[in-house]
Amino acid sequence: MKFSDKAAVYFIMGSKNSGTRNPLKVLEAALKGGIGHFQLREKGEGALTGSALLEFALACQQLCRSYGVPLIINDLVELACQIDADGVHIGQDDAEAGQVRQRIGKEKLLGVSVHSVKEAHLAAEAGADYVGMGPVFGTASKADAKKPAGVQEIQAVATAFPFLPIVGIGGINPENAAQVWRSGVAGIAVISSITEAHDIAGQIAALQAGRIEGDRK
Ligand code: TZP
Ligand code: MG
Repeated sequence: MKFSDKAAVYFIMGSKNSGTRNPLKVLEAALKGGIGHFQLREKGEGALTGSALLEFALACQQLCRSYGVPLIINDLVELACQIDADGVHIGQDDAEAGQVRQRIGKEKLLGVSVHSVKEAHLAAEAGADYVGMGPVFGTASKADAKKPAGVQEIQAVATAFPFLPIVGIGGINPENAAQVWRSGVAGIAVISSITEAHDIAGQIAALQAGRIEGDRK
C-alpha cells in the first residue's frame, strides 16, 4: 500500500488517550471529520492487553473500514498480522524495519520513526512507506519523548528524499501546523489536538487549513 497524502491529518490514539470520553466515539468523530490515517497506539498505565486489546483493535478496525481509512498498529506487529491491519508503525528501538517488512509483506504500510537523514535513509532502504519525525514541539503525550526538534531535520530529510513521505509529530496544533506543513511534510500526526478538542471536525479542518496556508506548491 502506498502512503496517501490526500487527507493529511494522521490521528493517533490508544484506549487511554481520550480522557473521560469513549475512545471509539472520539475515533468515529475523527473519521467523520476527515482524518486520512488512524494509528492505534496502546501504551501507558492501564493499557489494554490480550483479548481486551484484540477486541478494542477490532472495534477500531471496523470503524476505520467503514470510513475507508487505513488502520496502522503501533509496535505490535503480531497484532497487526492477526487482525489484518493496513500497516504497522515502529520506532528505532522496536523491531528492525527490514524484518518487519518481511513479516507484514509488501502490500501493507510500514512507517518508521526517524530523527535524522541517516535514519531516514536506512528506513527507506528497509522498505518504509513513510517516516515519522518528531517531536517537533513539546508534547505531554509521550512519556519518553526526546527534546523538541523543530522542523530543521524534517526539511533536511525532505530535501534529501523528495519522494519519501514524512509525517511530522509532537505538539502540533492549529496555531503551529502551518510551520510544519511548510517544512515539507506529507502529513501531520496528532494525539491531544484531536482527543482534547470539543469540536473534533472543526479541529481537523483547522489543522488542514494550515496545509493550504503553508503549502509550498
Ligand atoms: N511520538 C513523538 S511525539 C508523540 C509521539 C507518539 C506524541 C504526540 O502527541 P501530541 O499530543 O500530538 O503531542
Ligand atoms: Mg514504538
